[in-house]
Amino acid sequence: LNQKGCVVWITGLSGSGKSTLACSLSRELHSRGKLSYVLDGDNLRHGLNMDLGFKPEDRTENIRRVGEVAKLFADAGLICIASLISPYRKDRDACREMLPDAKFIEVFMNMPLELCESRDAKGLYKLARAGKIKGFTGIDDPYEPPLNCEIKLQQQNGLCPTPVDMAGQVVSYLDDKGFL
Ligand code: GGZ
Repeated sequence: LNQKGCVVWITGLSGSGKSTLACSLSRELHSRGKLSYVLDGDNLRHGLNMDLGFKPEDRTENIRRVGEVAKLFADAGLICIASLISPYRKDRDACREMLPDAKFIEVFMNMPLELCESRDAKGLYKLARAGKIKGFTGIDDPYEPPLNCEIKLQQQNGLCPTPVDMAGQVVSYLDDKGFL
């Protein structure tokens, strides 16, 4: 395997496009013959993290576990793509600490809450607004944006880049840094 492992950590609000980007990125890497693996917060909550909810300490434990697993994949030489809201800066920074040598690449989905809320694929924002879900990120639980992320993805002239465009930006970065 001629590949240096790393972790691409995608953070952002629910509905910001994290999972879609993760999928698009994984496909693009596959087409270039690069091994990757996606760790998606929402999926892992059905298995590895099924004992965890959304209290701050549960989110912290969720991020810690996924960070540890992501490190294992990176150590095995894969490009591990983690997509979790990971709303607290200290939790993301703790994962970064686990991966020295710039192998932790933080990708911030910097999308406005209004956009994420307007998508509302699962109707969770509506429930949160109605007070039927308590502690929903962006509504009544904080999201702390990264201060020094490697890649920031956002709208341009009021338009969101396509998942393929965004994956392309991440691939260019990985290429520049010698991960491909
Ligand atoms: C945020 C919640 C909540 C609360 C359920 N707050 O967009 P989704 O629906 O499909 O994915 C979200 C998922 C968040 O899981 P993560 O593991 O990424 O969160 S964290 O990093 O904060 O631990 C969302 C759904 O779970 N969901 N309740 N209260 N998102």
